[in-house]
Amino acid sequence: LNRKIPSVVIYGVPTDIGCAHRGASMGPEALRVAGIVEKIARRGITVEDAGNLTGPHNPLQGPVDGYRHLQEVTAWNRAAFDKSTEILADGKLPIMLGGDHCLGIGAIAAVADHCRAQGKKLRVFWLDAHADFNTSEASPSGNIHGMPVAVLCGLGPDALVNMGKTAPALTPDQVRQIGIRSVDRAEKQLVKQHDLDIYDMRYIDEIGMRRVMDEALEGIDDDTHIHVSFDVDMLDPSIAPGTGTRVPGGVNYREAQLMFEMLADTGRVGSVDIVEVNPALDKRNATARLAVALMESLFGKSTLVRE
Ligand code: 5AB
Ligand code: MN
Ligand code: MN
Ligand code: MN
Repeated sequence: LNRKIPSVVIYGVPTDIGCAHRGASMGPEALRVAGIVEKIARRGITVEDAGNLTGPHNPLQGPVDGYRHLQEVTAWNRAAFDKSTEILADGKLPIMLGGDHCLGIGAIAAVADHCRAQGKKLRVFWLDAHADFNTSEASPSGNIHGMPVAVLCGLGPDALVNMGKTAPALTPDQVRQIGIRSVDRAEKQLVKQHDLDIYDMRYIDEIGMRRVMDEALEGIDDDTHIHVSFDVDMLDPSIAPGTGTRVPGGVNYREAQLMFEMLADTGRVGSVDIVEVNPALDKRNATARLAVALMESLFGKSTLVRE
C-alpha cells in the first residue's frame, strides 16, 4: 500500500453565493480557527495555507430563469477552478475550504481535467445529506448549491457545465454519494434516470458503514485519483449544527470516522473540499472542529498506529 501523501495546499473560498441563507462565507476562517493547518501538519505532511480567493459580493437576489446568482456563482467557481488547477499542476493536493457547495463545480472540474491529462481514473466521494442533482426545472429553490453534481454530469447552464476543458466533467458512474437523506421530488427522477450510485441513510443503517465503504471503494487501484467532496450536513445535526440545510438522521461520529479512515487506507486521496460550514449557526465552532478531526483521520490518524 502506497500511503505517501503529497504536500497539501489549503485555500479558502469565502462565499455563500450558491445558497439562500448567509454565513457559509465564514467557513474558511472557522476551519482555520479549528486548527486545520496545524493538525494536518502534525501528521508529518507539508501544508501551505494559500489564503482566500476573492469574488463578487452576495447580491441577495431571487432566482432568474431558475438560477439564483448565476453570474456570481460562475465567477467564484472560475476562481476555484483556476486555483485547484494551479495546485494540481504543482503535484500538490488541494483542500478547498468553502463556502457553499456550488464551489464543487469549479474544484472538481479542475480535478477532472487534471486526471484526463495524467491518464488517471477519477472517483468522486460526495458526502452529503443531499444528492445535489437538481436542474433549474427540478430545483425547488433555484439555489445552485443544490445542483453541482448535475452540472458536473452535464446538466445545467453552459457557463458552469463548460468550466473545464472537457464537458461534462464527470459521468455518473464516477460518483459515489454517501449519507443521503433528502432528495427533492423531481430530483429523484433525475438521479434514477442517470443511475447515480447513492448510499442513503437507510442503506447505511441496513448494511453498516464498513460494508458501504467497501462497496463504494470497489475498483480503486493505483491509477485512481479520489476526490472527497465533504458537505458537513452529511453529519447528524446533533454533532454538526453549524450548517444551513440540516436534516435529522445523519451520519454519526463513529461512522464518519470510519469513512475517513477507510478513505485514508486507500492512499489514493488527491483532492478535498470541505463545504457548507456556517459559523453563524454553529455552537462554539463544533462543526468546524469535527470537520478538522475528520481531516486528521483522512490524513492517516488512527488509534494504534504510532507516529
Ligand atoms: B447542499 C435542496 N435540495 O436544491 C435545494 O447543502 C437543498 O449543498 C440543497 O447539499 C442543499 O434547494 C444543497 C432543497
Ligand atoms: Mn451539498
Ligand atoms: Mn447538503
Ligand atoms: Mn447545506
